[in-house]
Amino acid sequence: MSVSKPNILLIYTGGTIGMVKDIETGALHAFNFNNLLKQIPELKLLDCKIETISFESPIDSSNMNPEHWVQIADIIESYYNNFDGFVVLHGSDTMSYTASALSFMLENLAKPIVFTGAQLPIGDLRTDAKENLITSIQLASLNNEKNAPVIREVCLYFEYKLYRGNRTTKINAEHFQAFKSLNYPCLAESGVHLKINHQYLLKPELDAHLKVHKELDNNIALIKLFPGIKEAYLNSVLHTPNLKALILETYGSGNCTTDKWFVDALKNAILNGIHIINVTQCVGGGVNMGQYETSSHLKRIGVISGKDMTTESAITKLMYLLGKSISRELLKNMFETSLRGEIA
Ligand code: ASN
Repeated sequence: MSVSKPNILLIYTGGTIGMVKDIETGALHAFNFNNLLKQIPELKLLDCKIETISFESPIDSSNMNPEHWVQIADIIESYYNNFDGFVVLHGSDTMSYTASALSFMLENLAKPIVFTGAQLPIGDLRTDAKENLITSIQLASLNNEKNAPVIREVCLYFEYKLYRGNRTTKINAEHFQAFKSLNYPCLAESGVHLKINHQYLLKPELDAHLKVHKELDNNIALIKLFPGIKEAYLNSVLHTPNLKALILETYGSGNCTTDKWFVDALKNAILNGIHIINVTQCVGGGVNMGQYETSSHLKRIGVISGKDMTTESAITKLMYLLGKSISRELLKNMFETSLRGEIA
């Protein structure tokens, strides 16, 4: 019996990978997809069928917003049954946000979605784009002995490593190794062989029905704490019109000042229906409210724990949950529970 080649859809949103230099200013800007494809004749050598689709106007990912996330989700939903896997070409600056958002928006995902991009344009002699793209396609094409996809979650592939998307953070603006997943092991590594760490992969049911969530509520705010933070600053953020939730990036294992003005401001906000979420500003480890006196007060007033979630995951999970108009209790409960492997 001959097994047909996997069908992969390449979705181009923009990013450095396909950029060219403006002749006058020397600044990089997004360019069209055909240019990008011309640069990689190697795609023809891959053992899969590749079709492509592009944003009408490719963007630098610093211009990404929730509407673009819905656009990507729409594409995946429309083509879900026709393809075995999806590779999303995306700028690296906000790739972790988009990968996190899509992980929440695509419930019961049973096919691979691999985000990738590059630090140098594909036309550059020293580019990292080719390896990133080629290996992403290979990973998205992997089938097990039952001819089912090995990867069934939203991932991010960059510089020889495949990570769970919602566990990643961009940590370097210069190195080819631009991403890290500090609180979860990598899912696969590319060396002489492609080594898949099967024990870390999500294993959802293959026949589950994909549910796409497109209601995202971005009435949220984010404050990174710093010694010397002013009362007026916190209050001005808390009085943002329509604010529904505030994420606090606290110190260490979820600690912050015990100053009365600070605790009172948070307490009042919670009484007024605003959700307060605690994530750590450390890149690794997580929040454990109550471990120190400087976090017990947060637990007492009803602050929600982001545990070991990245800020990118916390922001996008919050938009996803607020979009559902669920009760306060259920939101807290769901926020503190792993929905897509984003939390320990
Ligand atoms: N500014 C670019 C982007 O995020 C950076 C990159 O792709 N390396 O679109």
